[in-house]
Amino acid sequence: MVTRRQLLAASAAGGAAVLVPAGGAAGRALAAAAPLDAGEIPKYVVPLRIPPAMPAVATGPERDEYVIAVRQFRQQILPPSWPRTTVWGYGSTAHPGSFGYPAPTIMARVGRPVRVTWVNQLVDGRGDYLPHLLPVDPTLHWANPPGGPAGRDRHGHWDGDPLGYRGPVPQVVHLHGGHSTQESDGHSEAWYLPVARDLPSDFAVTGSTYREFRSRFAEGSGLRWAPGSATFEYANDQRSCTLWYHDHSLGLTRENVYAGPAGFYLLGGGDDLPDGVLPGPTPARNDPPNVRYHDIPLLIQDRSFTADGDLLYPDARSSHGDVPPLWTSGFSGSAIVVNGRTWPTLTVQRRRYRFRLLNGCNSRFLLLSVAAHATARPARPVLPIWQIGSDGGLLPEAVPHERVTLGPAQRVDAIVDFTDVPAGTELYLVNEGPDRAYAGGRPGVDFDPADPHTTGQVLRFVVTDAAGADSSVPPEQLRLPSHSRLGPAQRVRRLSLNERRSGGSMIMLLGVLDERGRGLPLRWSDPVTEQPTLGDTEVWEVRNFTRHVHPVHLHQVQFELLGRGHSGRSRPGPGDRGRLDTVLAYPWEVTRIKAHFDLPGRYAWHCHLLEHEDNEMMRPLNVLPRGGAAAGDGGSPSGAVEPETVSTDAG
Ligand SMILES: [Cu+2]
Repeated sequence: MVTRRQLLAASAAGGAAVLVPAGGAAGRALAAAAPLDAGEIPKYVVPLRIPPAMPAVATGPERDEYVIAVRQFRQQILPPSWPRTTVWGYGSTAHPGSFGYPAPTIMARVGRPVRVTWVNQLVDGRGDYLPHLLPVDPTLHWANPPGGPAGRDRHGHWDGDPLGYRGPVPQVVHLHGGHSTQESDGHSEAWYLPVARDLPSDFAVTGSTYREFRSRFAEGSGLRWAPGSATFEYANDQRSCTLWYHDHSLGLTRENVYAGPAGFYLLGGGDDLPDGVLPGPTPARNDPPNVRYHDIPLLIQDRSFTADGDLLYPDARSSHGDVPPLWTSGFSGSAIVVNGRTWPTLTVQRRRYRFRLLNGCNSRFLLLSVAAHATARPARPVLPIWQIGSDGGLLPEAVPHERVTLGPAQRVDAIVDFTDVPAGTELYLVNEGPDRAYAGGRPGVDFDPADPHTTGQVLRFVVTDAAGADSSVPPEQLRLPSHSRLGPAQRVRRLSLNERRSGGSMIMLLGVLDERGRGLPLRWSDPVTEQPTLGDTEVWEVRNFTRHVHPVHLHQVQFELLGRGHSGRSRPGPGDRGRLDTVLAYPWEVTRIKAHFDLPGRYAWHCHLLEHEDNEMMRPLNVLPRGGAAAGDGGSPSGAVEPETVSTDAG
């Protein structure tokens, strides 16, 4: 009997063969559940897709305006002639052809606001709601629309369905790294369901903070959010940098992001270097076809597939006690997807390229290098990755790396110089991060690197002769703009990352320290402890009491990393000396950061391992107006506020 897999392999080898489903309905059902062996997916048979610029609906004198929806569609993620994959993605409602995974890139300029109406259009052709593509655990502290207005944003109930919650799906978009006001930040409890014909009448259609933020936005703009949507405005009053946007709904961000909706938001202008100094261009609105791009965003993600080409994410893990039945503590996909395609190829000329590297994985850490051999380990880097920027903008100086470490949600703005590579050479972007939870250390010494035949590979470069002169400045000669450091801090906060057994499973929790300096874990719903005063600068000392590295993300701010190590006084590496919105907190270390809070209101800080974030590893971050009551602030032992000393300015 010919198996479906053999059929798939045959059709892949034969080019444009038509895919014939194997067997009848029963066969299909079995095949749907069967995972696809990622080792059978041919690599480097498709070109890298470069997301185009998001079309605007208006570019008036005041701001750029967009109407961007999330929709469900099928896309070729596996190689041609393999099955297409049902995904979600964003696009402009005025341009139906713009929908994609990843989404088109929002091109913004410093000082020029962008207003986006985000629309939840997860409905089918009849206007009925679409259920989630992936299992959703309704027992976590999550959006919980079935709870109605009284029970939303709380723990829900599981009826035993192996796919969990099958109702309409909440959405709310967060611009990651954006200096956004609270009503535009994509607060996890500001979600909204799609407008659908069949919404159950007893469901909550919006999260518990939606109405408040809708009022605030209307006060400021005179514009009221329509049902099934939210309009956010981004002031773009921060340094030029590489941001990204993705869903942030309470307790189901991991599935919502895994299903596909994510895109880049490139903020240019401001302190950017003059045109032509760095490699370019990157896609712009209204580009003619066949433009050659030398500034390329790379969204790197891991995904698993079924034999039918659908996304695969772990389901029922446990069915006893008070263990969340469908939640998994971490996820490692079996295939690498770059800009929405498995293992693509990029033909590069003998010149310099700028790559905006983004780790968009749920839990996977990437250790990236450019090597001549795809599978040799340890990888032997043959070209440096010159880091020119981090999350929040350009670094003080360009830093050559043999290997770049990229935790989930982090960005590295990089230059790779192919000028001296002979035409015809093939090089590989390889990954030596682990196929499991990351605890730091060196690949091949402290942990096994990712499977060199699958997740250990990312992208192939094929070098060709240059078609024209490269006017960009070699990275070793770049002079990057200088920036002042944040001023002295008014407060030091001692915080913790903790492991706790909850029911039958181990979960990770943020928290403060108790009077003896031990971690005191707190959940999303516990009293708010992180309440900086508006206009204050604070040092946060985050003690990691777990065995794992956690990427800690603060909303609103781009912070400085002051130190790491046992005491938090070890100077950060040169790649960490710019501004960050997500910092890696290593096991048993103190990660010291400094942030300035200049927007009032309700925000969050959380671990960006999405499985952790969704199961309580998130806490409120509320910025109080000056003179407001800071009740419940347990950030320092015994409530005492330690004055900032000059030593915290070091680094
Ligand atoms: Cu975590």
